[in-house]
Amino acid sequence: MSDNFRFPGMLIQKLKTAQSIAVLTGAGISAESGVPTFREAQTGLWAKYDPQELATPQAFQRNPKLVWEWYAWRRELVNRATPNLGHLALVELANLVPQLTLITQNVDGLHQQAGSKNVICLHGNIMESKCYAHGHFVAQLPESDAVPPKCPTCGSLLRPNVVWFGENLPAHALTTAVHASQSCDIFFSVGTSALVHPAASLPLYALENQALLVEVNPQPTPLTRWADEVLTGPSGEILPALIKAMQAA
Ligand code: BJW
Repeated sequence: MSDNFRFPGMLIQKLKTAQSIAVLTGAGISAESGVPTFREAQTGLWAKYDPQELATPQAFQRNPKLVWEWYAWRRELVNRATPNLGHLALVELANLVPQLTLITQNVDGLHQQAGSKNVICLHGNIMESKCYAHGHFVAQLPESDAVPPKCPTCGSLLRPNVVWFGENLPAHALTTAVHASQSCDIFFSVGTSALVHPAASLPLYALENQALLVEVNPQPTPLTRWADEVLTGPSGEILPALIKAMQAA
């Protein structure tokens, strides 16, 4: 199937001469690893919950056990997942161009597992925890039956080390991502619904700087109308085919 993709010659030429590429990924790139996307994640016991209502500090304050258990279920799915051909293609792309900045909204760590270096994680890491009251970082969960477990330092409740709606993104990660977006020749938006800000603003910064905007997604998004190239399909097929076309040109 991947051999059947045809890419515009202009895109391949631009890729081959680009000095700097920025790639923003979302949950779609991990879909082919078996990690459900954020907005389609709810199955079984969790089908009746809206993810956008669980990923908030207010939800945690109202019902910390429910929110902790939702993340525990998702951690299990991530634990079982391995990187797919889309993650691996981005590792390869980084070796083919002078500068590639990989920015992810994903909390699953699969880019790092695939071998991508210096990944900018905008929304944290689902495998890590911190305490709700003071943000004490907890690398290893304490042995405990409490749900959620308590912080070994201050005794407050632990929460996942992710960025919820209404919370600020890690400042350094965001600044680096904005700078990379403003200074790239080509910006890829891969597997994201392009709905959540400030990540969804990054491709717009790139456009303001006359970068070529490429979207990879099986479905249209609010960004599609702004994209110079829309590559419609799963990233686990399109990205490896793109690398192959680059190498063949
Ligand atoms: C495939 C595929 C395949 C399927 N191959 N593709 C400006 C305007 C309006 C609102 C705001 C604004 N600035 C800030 C806001 C508020 C808010 C926001 O953006 N709300 C919107 C919903 C409107 N943003 C925030 O609150 C952010 N904080 C902030 O800005 O602080 C300052 C501030 C505070 C308060 C007010 C104003 C300013 C924080 C955002 C944090 C987001 N966190 C989450 C949860 C992380 C932890 C967790 O995972 O539980 O991050 S929400 C969720 O959305 C998660 C994701 O990283 C993020 C993006 O989702 P993503 O990755 O795009 O996934 P999906 O599921 O939406 O889409 C999957 C896509 O894949 C689809 O398009 C599929 O078609 C595609 N796909 N298979 C390729 N095989």
